[in-house]
Amino acid sequence: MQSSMLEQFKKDVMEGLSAKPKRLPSKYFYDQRGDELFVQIMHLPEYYLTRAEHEIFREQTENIIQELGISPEKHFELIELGAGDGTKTKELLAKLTANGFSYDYLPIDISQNALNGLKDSLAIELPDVCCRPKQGDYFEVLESLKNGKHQKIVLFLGSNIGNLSDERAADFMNELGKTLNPDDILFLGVDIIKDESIVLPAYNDSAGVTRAFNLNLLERINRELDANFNIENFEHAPEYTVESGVAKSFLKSLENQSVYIRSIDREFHFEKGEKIHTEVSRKYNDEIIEKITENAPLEISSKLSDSNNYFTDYILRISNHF
Ligand code: AVJ
Repeated sequence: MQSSMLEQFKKDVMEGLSAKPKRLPSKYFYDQRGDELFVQIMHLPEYYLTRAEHEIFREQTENIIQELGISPEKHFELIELGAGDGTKTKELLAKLTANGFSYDYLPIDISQNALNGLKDSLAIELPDVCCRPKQGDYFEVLESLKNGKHQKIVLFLGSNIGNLSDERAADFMNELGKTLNPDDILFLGVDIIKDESIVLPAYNDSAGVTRAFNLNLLERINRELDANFNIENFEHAPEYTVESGVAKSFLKSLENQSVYIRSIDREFHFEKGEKIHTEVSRKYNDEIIEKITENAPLEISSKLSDSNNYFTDYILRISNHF
């Protein structure tokens, strides 16, 4: 890890564990171990999100292309924010290429490692796709692409936006709106509000992978900040109600205990039953999408859902009354 990132990690842990109630940012889930666990999560029977969105990309590829309103005559840039392994996107890339569309695929990710893996797999599976990976912060990269002359279609899939509070999601939409031109499109994949009996098991799987994913945050603090969390003294505790539409993950202290973090020379006390809030996974409907885009120059143009109506991909266009 870069030293500036390590300093930020220390600061965020210090602030989060000093706050009442305690919290830790979910972005720190994704170290090498966390990445591996998230790949396992995507294959869990309870984790319907990835399967539902993959179904849309597999079964409605022609429909997606039609709703995007693109044609083979006009070159475009397909930009993906946080591309991961690109499994769903590859369904679309294959169809676009087979139908003679002219485009470049630009996956953006903070992890150069993830981008290298994606580029290598594309070179084998879809050698005709022009893949131009961009490593870095989403907005820095989008800003650098702003003056390009081609239409941009920005993919933000997997309900990744759900990790943001509505307020921060609205900021995200405003920022995104500023970097897009009138012709550009946002293709946004989100998990839909549905019953607790379906959502909660997705964050509390019977194999315990999500539990390990959540606890890995404490193990990462042990590894990278030289702390002495006893993992067995914490429990994975997810919550969700259909009324809020927000799934939250917590780590609950099973004892009265103190933990020392050497690299910041601080001790933190945990009461028995005290919780650290580690993640929000917001679920959506049209109203909430409208709310988070109300101050941004983006409006819903169409949407595609899977056969269970678990997941929706929204197509948002730049609105001219801004
Ligand atoms: C990658 C943010 C979409 O919130 O569903 C999966 C992460 N956390 N299981 C989600 C996650 C626990 C995931 N996102």
